[in-house]
Amino acid sequence: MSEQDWLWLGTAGFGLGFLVLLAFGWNRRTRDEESHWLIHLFVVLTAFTSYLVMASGGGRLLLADGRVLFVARYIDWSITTPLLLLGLSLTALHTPFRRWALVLGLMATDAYMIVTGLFADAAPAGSALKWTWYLVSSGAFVFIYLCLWGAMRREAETSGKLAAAVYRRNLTFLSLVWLAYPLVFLFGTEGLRSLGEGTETALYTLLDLTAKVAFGLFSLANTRRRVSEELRAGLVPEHDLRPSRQAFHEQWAPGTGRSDEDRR
Ligand code: RET
Repeated sequence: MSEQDWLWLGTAGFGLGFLVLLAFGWNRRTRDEESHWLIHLFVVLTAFTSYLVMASGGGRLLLADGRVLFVARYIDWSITTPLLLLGLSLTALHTPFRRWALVLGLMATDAYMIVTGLFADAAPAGSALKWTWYLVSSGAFVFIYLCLWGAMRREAETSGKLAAAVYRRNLTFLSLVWLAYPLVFLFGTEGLRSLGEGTETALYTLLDLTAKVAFGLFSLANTRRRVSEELRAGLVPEHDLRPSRQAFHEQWAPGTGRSDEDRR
């Protein structure tokens, strides 16, 4: 299969994946299910757009030394990877406001990793500058893993057994798939050149489909299972999607620790 064929395959895969995810989460029951569903839908839609642009011949930048840089890939990753981390953080925290600085910090570090990865790709082949940017980007990558396996995992454990189990499963899946990206870069056309251009595009396409479509379905299925158990145990209100006074409009009476609603 040619490089272009792989890009078209990616486009079709993301288009189909979007429809499957759309149907899979349609009957959402709680806010948790809805937020995960919307995040994964947007991630897959972004990838579909980027693959369609690349497959139809766009999304490339011609560098001064004649090399072609797939800039669409980096625009896609800079939008989708922070969103995937937001989704993962939500499985640990339920609400990002509990540790908002940690969540924002993770997303910003991730964006930094992608931008410096782009600098590594654009730097002259075989130059020291290329490997400097590669190391800088990898430093951000390691920091993300430390946060996810450290502080964020402890938060998931604080949230309860169910949340911790879902978080651990999603984190293991994500960590294994993401690890392959710097390796493809290292052995690919911009690195040690053990992989040809076609193989590199094929690998990135398969990785992207796994990291977005397969992970999205896996993560949504895990959230569904958790929500079913929470509903059965009465831990979340039955109609969690309906805005309620308690959830959104509650006014706390200063000093009493009670809401207006309670006092009435
Ligand atoms: C680069 C090269 C520089 C070093 C590192 C990289 C990491 C990239 C990663 C990309 C993940 C992309 C995903 C996309 C789709 O969902 C930029 C390849 C560390 C981790 C998950």
